Amino acid sequence: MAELKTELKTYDMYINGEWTASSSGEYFPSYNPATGEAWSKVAKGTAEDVNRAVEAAHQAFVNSEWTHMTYTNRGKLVRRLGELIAENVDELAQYETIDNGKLIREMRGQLNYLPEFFYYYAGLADKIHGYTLPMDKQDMFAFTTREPLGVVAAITPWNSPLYLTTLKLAPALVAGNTIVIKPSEMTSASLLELMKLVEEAGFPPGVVNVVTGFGEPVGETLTAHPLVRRVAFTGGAESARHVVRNTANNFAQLSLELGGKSPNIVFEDANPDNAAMGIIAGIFGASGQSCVAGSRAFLHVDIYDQVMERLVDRVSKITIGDPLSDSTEMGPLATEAQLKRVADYVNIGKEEGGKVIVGGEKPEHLDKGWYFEPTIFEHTDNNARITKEEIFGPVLSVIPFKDEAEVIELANSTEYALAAGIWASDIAKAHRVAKAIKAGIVWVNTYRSISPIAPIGGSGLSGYGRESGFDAIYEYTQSKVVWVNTSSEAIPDPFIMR
Ligand code: TXE
Repeated sequence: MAELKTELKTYDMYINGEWTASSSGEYFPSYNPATGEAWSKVAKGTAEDVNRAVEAAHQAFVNSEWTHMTYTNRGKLVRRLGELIAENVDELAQYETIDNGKLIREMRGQLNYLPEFFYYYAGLADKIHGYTLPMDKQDMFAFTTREPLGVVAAITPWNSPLYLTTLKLAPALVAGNTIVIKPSEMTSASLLELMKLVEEAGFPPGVVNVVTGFGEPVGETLTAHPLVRRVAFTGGAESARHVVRNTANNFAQLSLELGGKSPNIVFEDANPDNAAMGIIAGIFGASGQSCVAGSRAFLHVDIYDQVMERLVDRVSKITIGDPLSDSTEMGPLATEAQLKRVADYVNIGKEEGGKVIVGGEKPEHLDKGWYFEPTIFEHTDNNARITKEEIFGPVLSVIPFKDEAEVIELANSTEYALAAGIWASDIAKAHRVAKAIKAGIVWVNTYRSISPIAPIGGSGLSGYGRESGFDAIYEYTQSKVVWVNTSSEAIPDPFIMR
C-alpha cells in the first residue's frame, strides 16, 4: 500500500475492478476531527455512478468467474483478504483515526481483531448447506439448498467504518453475493484503502464495488435500485426511514442496525470496581459514538455511592486529546454536527434538572477540533429527554433504583432495544433480568464484548435483522426446495379425480 501522506489526498471510487472518478468529475472534502481541517478529497458519486456499480455487481453475479467459483474457493479469497488486512493493520488504523477521530489504539485493536471475522466466515463458506426433507408423500424426494441473493447494497456510517463494513462484506461474499458499498461521506478513506487489498486478494471485477458520496443521490439511488436484492444499513433512524421506503420499490430484503439507549444495571451484589470499569468502557469508549454505548447506568441504592465514587474518580482523570497519541484515552467527536448535538443535549439535560457531576463542557485546552468532556449526569428519575433519546456522545445518565422489578421497568422504558449490561453475583437473578430486558445483546458482568461468532442486532428503534455470527449467513442466502418424483409409474391425467 502507498505510504500515508498528510497532505490533501485524492480518493476515487472503485467500480468493476477499476479506480474511477465520479461522472460529475466533482470531489468533496473529508475532515480530520482532531483539527477540524480537510485532509483528503473524495469522489462525489452520482446516480449514474451507482447505476454503473450495480450493473457491474449484477454482471459479476450472473456471469463471471465468481458465478462459477466453488464455495471453497470463495472462502479462500475471503480468508486471503483477512490476511492482507492483518498485514496492513497499522496503516488502516491511521486512516480510520485521521478520518473519524477515534483513538489510534482503539482502531488498532479493532483492526487487529477484524481478520478473525474474515477467517470465521471463510471457514463457513463451504458449510452453507440445506437439508433433505422427511416427505409425507410416497415417491417424493425433496431437499433444500441455500442460495445467494444477488447484488447487496451496504450503507455504512462513520463511527467504525471498516468493522461495520466487514459485518456485511464477509458474510455477503462467502454466501456468493456481490456487493456495492456506500461508506459515510464523513469517512470513506479506510474503505477505499481496503479496496486496494480486495484487488490484491484477487476478487474478480465487479464482485466488490464502492461508490462514495452523499445519502442523496448515492444512498437513495442504490437502495431503490431494481437490481439490488438486499440492503444492509447501519446508521441513524431518519436515514433508515428513507431506506425502508426505497426498498418498497425493489422489495430488497433489509436489515437495519440503528442506535440504542442501552442500560448498564448494577445490582447491590455486584463487584463495584468491575461495574464502574464496565460502565466507563461502555459509554466513554469511542467517545460514546457506538451503537451499543451504555448511556444509562442504573445503580441499586445500596451500591450507588460506591460505584458513583469510582466513576467520578476515573472519569475525571480521562486524558482527552490527540487520537493519534498512544497516551490519549478519549478523542474528539467525529463531526462538527455531532459535537453540536452533544452540547445541545447537555444543555437540555441541565434545563430538565439533571445534575452534572463530571464534565459538561468543551475542554478549554483543546480549542481546535471537535472535543467534548466525558460527562456524567445524575438524575433522580428516568423521565428526562437525555435518559430517553440517543445522544451518540460521551454523556452518561446515572439513575438509582430499589429492586429488580423496578429496574426492569426503568431499563425497558425506551423505544430502543439493542444492548444491555447486567452486573451481579447472583447468577439466577442475572439470568432472570437478561430474559426480561428488551435487547438483542445482553452482557453479564462484561460490556461491549464482540466476536465474529456472536450475532448483533436489535428491535424497535434499534432496527431489525442480525449481523455477525452464523445468523448473518441466513440473512445473505435464501432457501430453495427441490422436489424429485422417484416413481416409475405414469403421471395420471390431472382432470380425472381420484
Ligand atoms: O447517520 P446517517 P448520521 C445514529 C446516531 C447519530 C444519528 C445520525 O444517533 O447521531 O444516527 O447520524 C447514509 N438513503 N447513528 O446522520 O445519516 C449516509 O450517507 C440511503 C447510529 O451521521 O444515518 C451514511 O452512509 N443512505 C449508528 C449512512 O447513511 C443514506 C451509526 C449513515 O448516516 C441516506 C451512525 C438516504 N436517504 C449514526 N441518508 C450506529 N448504529 O452505530 C444518509 N444515508
